[in-house]
Amino acid sequence: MSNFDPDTFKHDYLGTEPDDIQLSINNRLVYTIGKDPYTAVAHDWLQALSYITRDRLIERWMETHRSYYRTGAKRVYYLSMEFLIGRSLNNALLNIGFRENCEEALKQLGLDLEELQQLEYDAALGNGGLGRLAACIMDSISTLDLPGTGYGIRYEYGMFRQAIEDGKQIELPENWLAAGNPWEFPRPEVVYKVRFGGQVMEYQAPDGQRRHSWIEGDEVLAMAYDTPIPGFHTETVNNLRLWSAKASHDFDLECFNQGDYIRAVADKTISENLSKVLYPDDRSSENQELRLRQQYFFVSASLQDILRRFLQINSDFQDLPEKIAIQLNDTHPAISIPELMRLLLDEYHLQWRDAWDITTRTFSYTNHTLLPEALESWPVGLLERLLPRHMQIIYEINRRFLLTVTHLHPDDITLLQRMSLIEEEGGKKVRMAHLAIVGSHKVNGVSELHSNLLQEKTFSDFHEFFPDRFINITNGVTPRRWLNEANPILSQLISGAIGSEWIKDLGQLERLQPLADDSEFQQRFLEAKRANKARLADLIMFYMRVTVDPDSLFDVQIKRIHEYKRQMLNVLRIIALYLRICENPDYDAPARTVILAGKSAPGYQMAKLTIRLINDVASIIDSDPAVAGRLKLVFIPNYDVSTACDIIPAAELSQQISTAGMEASGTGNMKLALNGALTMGTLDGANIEIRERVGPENFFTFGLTAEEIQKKRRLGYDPHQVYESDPELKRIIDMIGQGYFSPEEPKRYHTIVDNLLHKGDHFMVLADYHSYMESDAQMCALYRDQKAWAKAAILNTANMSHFSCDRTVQEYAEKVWSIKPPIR
Ligand code: 26V
Repeated sequence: MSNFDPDTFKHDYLGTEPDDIQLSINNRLVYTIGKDPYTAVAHDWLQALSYITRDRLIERWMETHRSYYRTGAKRVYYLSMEFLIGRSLNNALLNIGFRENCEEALKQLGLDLEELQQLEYDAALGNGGLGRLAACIMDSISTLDLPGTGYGIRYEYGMFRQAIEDGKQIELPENWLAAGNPWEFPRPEVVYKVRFGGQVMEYQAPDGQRRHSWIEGDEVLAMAYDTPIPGFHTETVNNLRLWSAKASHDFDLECFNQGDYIRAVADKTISENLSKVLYPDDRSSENQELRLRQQYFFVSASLQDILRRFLQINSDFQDLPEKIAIQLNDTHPAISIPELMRLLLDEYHLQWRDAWDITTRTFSYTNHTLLPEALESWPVGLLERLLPRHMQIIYEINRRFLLTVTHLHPDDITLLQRMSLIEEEGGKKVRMAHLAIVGSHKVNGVSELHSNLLQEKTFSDFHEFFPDRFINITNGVTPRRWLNEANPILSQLISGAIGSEWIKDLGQLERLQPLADDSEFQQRFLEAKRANKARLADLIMFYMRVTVDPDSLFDVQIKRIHEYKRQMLNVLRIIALYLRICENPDYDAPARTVILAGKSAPGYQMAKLTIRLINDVASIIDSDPAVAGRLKLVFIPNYDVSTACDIIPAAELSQQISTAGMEASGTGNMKLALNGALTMGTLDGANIEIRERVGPENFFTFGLTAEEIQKKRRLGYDPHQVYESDPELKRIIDMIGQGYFSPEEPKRYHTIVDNLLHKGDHFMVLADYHSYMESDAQMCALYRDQKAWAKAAILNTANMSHFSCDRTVQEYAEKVWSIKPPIR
């Protein structure tokens, strides 16, 4: 420790006036980037601008952490395999109120801020909803001044880039770090050893206790990279700490000394491969040893870091649950539970009962999916080989847990089998969700319906056993990125009407309710939407060379491609509209542009085929003069956070059409409604709560309920009967099956048709088709009355306050973490 006094330290050019900014940018360009204004390319200016923005976060960041140490505040650690952050520059500029002056300074330098912003890579360290939720939660933790740190993996290759070639998805690697990442601080001094393999040694301690020690095996180093997470208009800047794998030097040296240079270097890449690439959301593929290694790698490093920090100002582990809370974002980090037990037992020599009490009071677990194929389970054999001590501890947790179950329900063997942490059939496996539930004090689902289904179906035995453990915390989205930043036009309109408090307090939006009937406000709301549609149309022209009419209805479905999300149902609807217009030129429907976007997991054949079908249908529609100017279908490639920010403000209709009971929550549904899109949706996930709040008359509801779906499944559902009884539907499916959209390969879509008609239509697409088409007709009727539509759209925006992630995080802080902002 030096005797450094923070008050004596001040960066000499942190001014925020345009002149100060210019000076800062020029300095950075020359002294950090090593370019002069004559040779600098646009990307150099972006880097310089990012550095000078970052400079203005650093003092707050340091002071935030000094205040946490000073006050000894309880902290939350958010453990997530995914953080889908997107771009950082604009977010930081707006959060510190620095954007306008930057824009001015850049203008004086002959540069355009928006153009520079576009050059920033998205930090796409996540697949979709779960990863983006983690990013929204971090934003809210900082904005609410809560002491929180995110822990995850610094993937060198995040989400792949999606290109469309001949209608097909192609995956391209995206080296987002290639040009350097100005938002991260490498911490080469913060490294931890992470062990894999080896064996467990049992020994007798001098006090007579039996102890365990995990020895030998291979070691990998985890090195920290820190990214500041600024809150909006607050001094709080929290930290996102991501781990990168480095080869362990001791290990390498041994090989060097034996003269095997090639092996040493090769082994180094094997270890460093650990943080090389994000796993795509492929819910069916199994046996992914590397993924388990990734999980333990970041969990082990994070827990070592958390305990080191705890021990700096505490000495008694009994205080751990009063000082820290650890949130598990799905079961991906659930190996934390046996890992904390191992540390407390083997390294710090606590008794089992104390260690277990501390562990369960520290952890809590969020479940994000009910789909059985997405519930993680790891083969016991794999765990025994990679993490032998953890496997022992899991067995002991299970033994003690099942004893307590037996105590309450003697003789109920099937109950024991159902609740066991070990699945016995088909090769022993550890059920990670059971481990997470047993090892946590709170378990939450992410929407009311989802939490109810968790409690009543998927984990009903656990809910009976631990009734107080289960709660609901409905997801939310940050209004900073998803309204203020993505939609400046609407944001200005709103702030002009009710002030700008809504950005931090979304409840303020309710003050827009009376304006829903105000003709002038309606007009301006429609104009804002029209301007955003024109902007999106320009982007589509620029990137895809495709013309879309900004005066047509923008009908949008944007999300990962999954059978349960039913992009297929949308395709059936689009073909129906196409046929109706072709056959009846007077068919009364608004001119419409249907926009789809989303990635398929690289190995998910049905999802890839769906993308291809969408593109095939799009080109048939495109080349048919009969529907020109009336119907257009566009698949926007490479859906990511930045693309979402371009599409969402322009959407008028939001498609949220999953099979009821299958979408845990959805968050795109919230972003779209917040931006004044009306939802066409099933009673699934958070759709139900959105509908309740915006009013059923401002929401197009269709389809079977979760309960009806279950009932239909039980009683036996026959899609063929639906097909036979609806001539239009029959015709559409036959067209797809007979190659109308793929004349050069008529059988291209056989598997799709086969799934719908002969394999039971598991996602009940046909069952909801009729109701979906009716809902579309109702929607068209409302759209014809633009004043009524504007009113409904305003009421959507006005009633979305519940879906701010600030509310979500506030609920976690109160009901799960017991944390408050520290008193500075
Ligand atoms: C599954 C897998 C399977 C193995 C390979 C890697 C991987 C990565 C992600 C996933 C899916 C995790 C579950 C998930 O993303 N759930 C979504 O969570 C959102 C936030 O709560 C919620 O809004 C969505 O409805 C839900 O699908």
